[in-house]
Amino acid sequence: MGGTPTFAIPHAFLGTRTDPKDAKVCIAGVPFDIAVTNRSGSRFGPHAIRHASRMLVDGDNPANWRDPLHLPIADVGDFQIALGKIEESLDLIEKQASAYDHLVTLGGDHTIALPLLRAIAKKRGPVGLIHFDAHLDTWPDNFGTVFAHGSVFYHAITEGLVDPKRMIQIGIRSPVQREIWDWTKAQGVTILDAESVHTSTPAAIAQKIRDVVGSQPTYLSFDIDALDPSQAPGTGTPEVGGLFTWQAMSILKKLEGLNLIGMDLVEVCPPYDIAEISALAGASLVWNYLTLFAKG
Ligand SMILES: [Mn+2]
Repeated sequence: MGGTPTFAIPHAFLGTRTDPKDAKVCIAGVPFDIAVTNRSGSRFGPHAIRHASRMLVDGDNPANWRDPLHLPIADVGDFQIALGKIEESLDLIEKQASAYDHLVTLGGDHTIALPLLRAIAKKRGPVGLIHFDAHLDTWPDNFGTVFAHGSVFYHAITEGLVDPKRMIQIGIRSPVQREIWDWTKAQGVTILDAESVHTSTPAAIAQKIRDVVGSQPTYLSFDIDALDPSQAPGTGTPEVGGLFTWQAMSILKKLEGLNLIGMDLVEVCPPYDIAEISALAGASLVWNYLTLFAKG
């Protein structure tokens, strides 16, 4: 008896179908990486994450004995972008995202979260935000570029796409100007630095997240650089002292029952990856998110 081994299944996330009909959650790649401040290359992220995801197709998640493929899910392919044009690409991403009720996107640099949140806010108003990252990403601009991967949540807050009082950032540790930190706190954002994750427990961090976001609609934005470079070397702006993959996965598993309405997994930068470590971490985090909704 033969069969299709994991490494040979179709090149979609978890090898799933591409037709979005009746899918509860749709997956899309967004190969946009021209608004970064350091290394580029996350345009190759969607491809690498899909490739790595094929390790996850041969069983249930033992945390809850569920398989995201039973949701069901569909991988609708990559969004179109306007090559070399930031704002035109953001408009295109928003337009394409608005066609889906529950979308999980594979980045791409973090800038893509802005049009994704614009699409959501047009339907639902301001949402809560769970934001894993090494960086606040609340600079008003990056070296004069207004829409870039380090300014995404400045704009999300000032455009009223998220409710900053229902926004929590986890894993923060990069160098930052004091006024940027103070501005972020003054908006009402809760900041948990990486050390506070290390000196706490996943259960306590998950409870803190629940306390901040409550029961209203909440979006999850996961920058892979929230993880330590030993856990995710393939990223554009690495910062040491970050989360271990197990910590992030353990926190994520404990978010069952929250009103989660979408997710992005951004900043996986395959040219700097080693042995697919970062792509597999990204795929596994998305897999854990999806199993929160799957049936047993
Ligand atoms: Mn980021």
